Amino acid sequence: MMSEKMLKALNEQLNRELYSAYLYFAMAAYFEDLGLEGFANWMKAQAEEEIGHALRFYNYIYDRNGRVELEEIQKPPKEWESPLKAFEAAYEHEKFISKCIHELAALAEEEKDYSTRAFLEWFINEQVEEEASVKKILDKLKFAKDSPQVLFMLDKELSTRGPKLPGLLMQGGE
Ligand code: OFO
Repeated sequence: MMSEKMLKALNEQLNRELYSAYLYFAMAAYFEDLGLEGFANWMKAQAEEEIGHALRFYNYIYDRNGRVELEEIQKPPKEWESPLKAFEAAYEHEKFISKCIHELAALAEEEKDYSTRAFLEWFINEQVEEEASVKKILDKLKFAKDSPQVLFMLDKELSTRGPKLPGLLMQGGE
């Protein structure tokens, strides 16, 4: 059984992962409104992954004989100034999540909770990928400036993203 402090911190992260899904669903809806279906598709796939992240925390808490405690999920914004601003916000959010995961790992080390520390390894690596994938799109948007042609091409490119694994949500993966 892990400490109360560790359990509380893991439950807080579970809430943040659910907020991440909420935020990306909100961004997906924003892109739907703009008629940018590829961007919306990318954001929906991202939101699905975030639910997978939340499930990993959920399952781990029970594997360690803990209790999941769900809190209110913060309301995400509805609008962004531009696709570029939305991706800037997504990038800032991913950097914040990386910081939270690192703090969790530091807490696990402080508590000599090596099982939780090992569990968090997957998230430490995943965050490198999460930041990089958002940054890649952000860089392209910066390059596009306001060119509708480049935006259209990028939208087409982003329409091909699907969930990484079939049955992802049931597995609580990726
Ligand atoms: Fe986007 O990685 Fe979880 O929150």
